[in-house]
Amino acid sequence: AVLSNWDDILHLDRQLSEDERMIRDMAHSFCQTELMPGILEANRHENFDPNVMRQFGEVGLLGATINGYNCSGVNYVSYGLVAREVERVDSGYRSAMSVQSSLVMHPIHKFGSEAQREKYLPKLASGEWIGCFGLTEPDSGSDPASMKTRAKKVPGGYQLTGSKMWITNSPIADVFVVWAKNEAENDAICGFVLEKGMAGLSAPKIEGKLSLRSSITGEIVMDQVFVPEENMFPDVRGLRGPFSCLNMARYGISWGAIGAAEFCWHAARQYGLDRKQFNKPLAQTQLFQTKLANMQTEISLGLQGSLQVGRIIDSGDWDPTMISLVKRNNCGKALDIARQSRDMHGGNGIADEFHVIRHMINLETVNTYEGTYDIHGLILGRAQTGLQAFF
Ligand code: TGC
Ligand code: FAD
Repeated sequence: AVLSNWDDILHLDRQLSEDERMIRDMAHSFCQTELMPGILEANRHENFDPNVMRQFGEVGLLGATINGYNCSGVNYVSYGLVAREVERVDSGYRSAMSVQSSLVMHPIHKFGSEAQREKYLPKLASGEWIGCFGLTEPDSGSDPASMKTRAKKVPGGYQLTGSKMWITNSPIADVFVVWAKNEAENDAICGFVLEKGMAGLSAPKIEGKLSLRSSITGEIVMDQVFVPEENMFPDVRGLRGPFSCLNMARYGISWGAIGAAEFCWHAARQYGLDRKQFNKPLAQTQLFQTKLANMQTEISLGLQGSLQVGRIIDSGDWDPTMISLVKRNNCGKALDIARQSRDMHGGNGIADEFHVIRHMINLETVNTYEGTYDIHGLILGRAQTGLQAFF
C-alpha cells in the first residue's frame, strides 16, 4: 500500500498553524486555477501578462508581510508557503511576486519616508503599479560594491546616470528602486525611487532568454535622470540597504525552488507509475525508486530548513547566514531534482507539455540570481572561518 503521507513524510503540515494552512491552501488553489492553465503559452511566447500582477494583488499576495497600506500582514512562514505554491507553477511568476514584495515594497516600507509609503505601497499592493529593483550592472553582478551608477547632487534633488542589467520587470515597471553611489556623500550607496516617464529613463527588454521566459527582464538606462530629493530613501546608506531586501527575497526563493522541485518529483513518480517498459512500470525498477527516494529526502529536508528559518525570522532573532544556507542548498538540490526528473521522463521529458524541462531551465536562473550558488558558499565559508575569499 502507498503511505498516505508519502509526499509529507516529516509532517510539515502538522507544524503549521491553522492560519498558515489556510493561506497555503488558498495560494495553492489560486495558482492551480489562475496561473497553471496559461503557463505553457506564456513560456512558449516569452510573455508576461501584467494582469498576473493584478491577480496576485486581488488575492493579497503582494507585500503580504507588510502591516497596513492595504497589505495582508501575514508572517514570514506564510510568505514562504505562498512562494512555494507560486513556483510549483513557474519560477518566473514567483520572481514577479518576490521582486514586487521583497525588493520593491519591503525597502519602501523599511527605508522609505511616510510620504513614500503612502504614495507607493497601496498601488503596488493591488498590482496596479509594477515595481523593479536595480542593483546588478553589466560589469557588476556578484560584486555590487563595484557599481558605476552615480547620483550627482543638483538643486532640488539628484541626477542619476548609469545602467542596470538583468532587471526583472523593468520594461513594464512603473516604479524603479535603484541603488547608486552618491557623489555628495563620498560615494555611499543610496536608494532612489524612480518613476516611469522621468526624462532620460528607459528600460529596454532583454530578448532571447531561454530561461525564466514567463518573466520579463530588461535593463534600466539612466541618462542624467532628475530624481527629486523626496524620492531618495532618507536613512539607509551602504550595501546594507540592498542586501536587507535580498535577505527576504532569498528566503522566499528557498521555499519557491522546493515548490518547483516538488512538481518535478510528483511528475516523475506519476510518470513511472503510468509508463511500462520491459513489461513493468518504470517505477518498479530499483534505479527509478532510489531516484524518487533521493528526491523525497532532499525535498523533505529542504522544506524543514526553510520552515525553521521562517520561524526564526518571525521570532526576530535571525541572521543572513542562515538564509544563504537554505537559498544555496534548496536551489542546488531543486536544480538536481529537475534534471533527474527530466531524464526519468525519457523523450517526453523534453516536451514542454510535461513541464519538467521548463522547471529545469528556470532553476538555472534561480540558482544564479540573488547570489549564485558559489557566492552563498563563500558567504557561509567566511562566516565559519572569519576569512573572506571573494578577492
Ligand atoms: P560586505 O563587506 O560583506 O558587506 C557590505 C555591507 O553590507 C552589509 N551586509 C548585509 N547587510 C544585511 N544583510 C546582508 N545579507 C548583508 N551582507 C552584507 C555588511 O554588514 C556591510 O555593512 P557595513 O555597514 O559594514 O558597510 O560586502 P562585499 O562587497 O564584500 O560583498 C560580498 C558578497 C559577495 C557577499 C555580496 O556582495 C553578495 O551577496 N553578492 C551577491 C549579489 C547579489 O545577490 N545580487 C542580487 C541582485 S538582485 C536579484 O538578483 C534579483 S532576482 C529577483 C527575482 O527575479 O526573483
Ligand atoms: P558574475 O558575478 O559575473 O559570476 C559569474 C560566475 O563567476 C558565477 O558562477 C559566480 O558564482 C562566479 N564568481 C563570481 N565571483 C566569484 C568569486 N569571488 N569566487 C568564485 N567564483 C565567483 N539583478 C538585479 O539587481 N535585479 C533583478 O531584478 C535581477 N533579476 C534577474 C533576473 C534574471 C533572469 C537573471 C538571470 C538575473 C537577474 N539579476 C537581477 C542579476 C543576478 O543577480 C546576477 O546575474 C547574479 O548576481 C550574478 O551576477 P553575474 O550575472 O554578473 O555573474
